[in-house]
Amino acid sequence: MQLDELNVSLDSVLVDRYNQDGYLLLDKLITSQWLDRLRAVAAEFVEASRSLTQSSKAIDIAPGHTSEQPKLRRLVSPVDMHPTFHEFALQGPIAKLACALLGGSARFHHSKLNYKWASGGEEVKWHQDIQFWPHTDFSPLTIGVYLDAVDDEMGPMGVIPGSHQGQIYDLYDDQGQWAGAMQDNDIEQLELDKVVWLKGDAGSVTIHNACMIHGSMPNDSDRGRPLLLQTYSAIDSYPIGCLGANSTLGGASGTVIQGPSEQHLRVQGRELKCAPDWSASGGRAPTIFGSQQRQKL
Ligand SMILES: O=C(O)CCC(=O)C(=O)O
Repeated sequence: MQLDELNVSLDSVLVDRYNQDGYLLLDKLITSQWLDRLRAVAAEFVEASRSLTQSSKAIDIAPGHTSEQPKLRRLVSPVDMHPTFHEFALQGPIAKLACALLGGSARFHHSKLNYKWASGGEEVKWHQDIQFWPHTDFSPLTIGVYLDAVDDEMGPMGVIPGSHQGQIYDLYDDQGQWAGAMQDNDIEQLELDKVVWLKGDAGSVTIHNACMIHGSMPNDSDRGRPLLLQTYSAIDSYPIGCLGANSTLGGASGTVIQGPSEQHLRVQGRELKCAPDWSASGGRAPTIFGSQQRQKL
């Protein structure tokens, strides 16, 4: 499948490889036009972060952040913060890539921009994503775009091929507190010699399934590592409200890309076509009487 505005075509071999290994690394996939636009917008937020003395809802700053040396750790929902990020994730090349991997259409879940600042940008400990935002199936995947080239020193993302088909781990600590990371005794059992570090030039793309075990080392280089991440699921996969971050997402979450939203859901192998989503109607939903009498809201 030739994807507009990408430097590559995505054929069924790559899709099969993704399904088998649970990840892909696609070198220099994003065109320089898109990269220039994304970098320019990202730079605006780094500038904006200079005036912060503590993290805000939208911008997470790392310890040691100052106005002279800003350390923006994460933009929480870039698609809600700038039309360029919105276009990129919902109509642009990454949206099309998600559709190609998820059967022709996709449901957008969320996006974020992770920075790892030069000389010590934090590690991301081994974890899986699905516990952070559980869905009705395991289709969710995250597509990452390196806005700058990333090498070994810079804390590239590491994945364990095939681990997406294995155990789903407990990400609480031994005191029962949410840690967002695997426990040491589980990590000891991992085949860490099989880790693949996803490095690449600017515009390279990482894709990993939500059950993939992954993480990244601190950034020991003198260069920052901006990684723009966007998550999608299959069109008939839904985030489960009241669990994890699902209830705190931005306005674009749930947007269907390249497909009809027909309220299809599959649970335990049984398909159901659910009632419409009335959440946009100001809290009003018809009663069964109103629906059966075909009364308008
Ligand atoms: O930034 C990275 O290297 C990994 C990001 C990640 O795994 C996450 O934010 O869940």
